[in-house]
Amino acid sequence: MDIDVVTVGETMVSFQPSPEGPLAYSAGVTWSVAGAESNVAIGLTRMGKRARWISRLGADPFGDIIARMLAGEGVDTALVIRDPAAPTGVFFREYRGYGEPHFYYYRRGSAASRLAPADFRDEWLEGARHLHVTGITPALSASASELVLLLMHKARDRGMTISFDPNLRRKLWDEQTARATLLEMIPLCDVFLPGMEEADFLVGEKPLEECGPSFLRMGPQVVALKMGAEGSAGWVQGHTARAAAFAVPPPVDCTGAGDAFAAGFLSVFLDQCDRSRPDTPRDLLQPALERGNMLGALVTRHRRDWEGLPTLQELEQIRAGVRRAQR
Ligand code: KDG
Repeated sequence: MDIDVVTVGETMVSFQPSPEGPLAYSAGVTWSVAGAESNVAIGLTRMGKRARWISRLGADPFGDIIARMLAGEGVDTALVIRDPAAPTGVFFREYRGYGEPHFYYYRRGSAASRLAPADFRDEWLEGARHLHVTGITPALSASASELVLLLMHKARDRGMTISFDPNLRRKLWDEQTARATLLEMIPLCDVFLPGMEEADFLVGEKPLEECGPSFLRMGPQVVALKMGAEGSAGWVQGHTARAAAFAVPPPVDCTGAGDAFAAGFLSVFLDQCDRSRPDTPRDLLQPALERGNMLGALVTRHRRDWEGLPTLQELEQIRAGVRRAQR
């Protein structure tokens, strides 16, 4: 297999005031590249995995920035579609000096929102072991939603494993459609990766010990619940694991922490798991949660989405307690 993980979704150029401050009073901005699926692809690449990211980008400079940046990070972007008829989505991110940043999206009608089943090519999944999808793509448009479901079915038909992070974005769709669509996707995945808010949104508030099993009953082999400062919990049939949060100084920006967790978790899961070895997820659960927590925590030490993701070598140094300056 040439590719460990294929992922499909919207990546945007994100603008943030520089110097930092309220957007309404800022004269300058810096830009970065952000998208849940490409964040996971970058995280996996840094963990030594091969990731392919597919989307539609406008035939505009913002599309150029994204294509160049992701290719520069080692992500396979060869199958990205450039759309001359629609712009690349952008958003503005405002750091308010307290709490988490505010997001203002300009993505309606974007090139990625025009993703549709007609875009699908068998080569998207060729040579790949695993598909990762999020709940953001189906929120972009009806056609993008159909594409995600088609992709999940195609991947299953090929015997690929699938992970799904609901990544609830309330600004993008109404609650009823969001809940119904996300619940339709869960039975199609092997690894379900919700956060606490998303779990409550989908099945109502439950004690922790009931939360994982309620999702396992829908079909996935593995459920990993992200609990921020409380670490994470994981379930496979008949087995539960808990991993404490990886200790870091207070976060400066939690954006992308869930994507970093997914990359860390999947990088371990992928090392051993395939459908022909159904007993392996049990052994993988603890180390996968721990790696997920580590990446999730480290990325919160930096502003923006993925820039603070460590490489495998850095992880090993952190684990070994190496503190001396590297020069
Ligand atoms: O997970 C972080 C990303 O989701 C965010 O930076 C951009 O894809 C994005 C979104 O839709 O919010």
